[in-house]
Amino acid sequence: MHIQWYPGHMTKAMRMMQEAVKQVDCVIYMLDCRAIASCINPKFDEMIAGKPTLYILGKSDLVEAKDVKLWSSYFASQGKNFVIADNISGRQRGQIIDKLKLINKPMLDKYASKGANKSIRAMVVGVPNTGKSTLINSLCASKRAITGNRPGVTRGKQWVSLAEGIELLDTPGAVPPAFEDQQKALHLAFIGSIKEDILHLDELAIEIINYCRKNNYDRFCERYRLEKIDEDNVQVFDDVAKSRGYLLGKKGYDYDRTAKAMIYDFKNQKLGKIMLDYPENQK
Ligand SMILES: Nc1nc2c(ncn2[C@@H]2O[C@H](COP(=O)(O)OP(=O)(O)OP(=O)(O)O)[C@@H](O)[C@H]2O)c(=O)[nH]1
Ligand SMILES: [Mg+2]
Repeated sequence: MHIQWYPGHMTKAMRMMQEAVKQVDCVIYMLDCRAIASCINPKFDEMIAGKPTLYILGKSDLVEAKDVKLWSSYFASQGKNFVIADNISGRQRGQIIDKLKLINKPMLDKYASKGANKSIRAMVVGVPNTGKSTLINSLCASKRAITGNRPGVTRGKQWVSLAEGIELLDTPGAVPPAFEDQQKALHLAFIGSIKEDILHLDELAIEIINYCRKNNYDRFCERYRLEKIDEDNVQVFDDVAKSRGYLLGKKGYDYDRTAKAMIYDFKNQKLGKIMLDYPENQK
């Protein structure tokens, strides 16, 4: 399966961000812990060059703590500012605000020396569905930004102010215009950052079977009441469909429904926690 998805609204969104970045003091870069390397968009990196940046390793509740640790060591070794966060709980609110103040300290000190009080303007960027709007809501402790578990929920730009003198700009998610590394595109599809309509669901499900055969074997068998994951992927489809009772009259099994069930289960932790990307030289 070759994944290519760059709808018109992303071109528009990138243009808007390129303008907006000139007016902000810093950037909050949202990453999904399950696929951190795949969430890095080189176009964002170019756009934010030179701006103080705080990386949020978000959705940390969806991965094993030991796996996130590998990434925190990696980010620390690169001298990057980051917070590991579960933005639904919002538990890291204080930590995120402190880090924002820290990365903006030179600018804040400059204003303070002139007796002026300056607010921090931060633009939140990230590929779709990483939790940008959820982060903003958790920081302002109310549902100001619209969220949803599918890519492309935020369309326009939206400023939200916090009592701490911080202004946050929500932006629409954007992926790179072309995926040179299709493995990364696949990982983005797995975490719901690519619109499902453009994906071949059966091929995506086969990738899930392959992943589970290597990483979540027992959980897969348990979920679909199988004794083993067969070597032959078509047989696995049959086994899952049979166990679920997904039949198409007398014509055999309903593969579409079977694929959708596996994709849903994979994305919603029913097949266990998943970790799709590791830092270089790990694992
Ligand atoms: N488990 C978990 N889910 C999260 C977390 N943060 C966000 N979500 C969920 O992820 C989905 C996407 O969240 P949004 O905040 O809409 O994502 P976004 O980055 O603004 O998406 P776009 O506007 O489409 O680019 C929603 O269903 C959120 O509830 C988190 O820390 N943990
Ligand atoms: Mg959003």
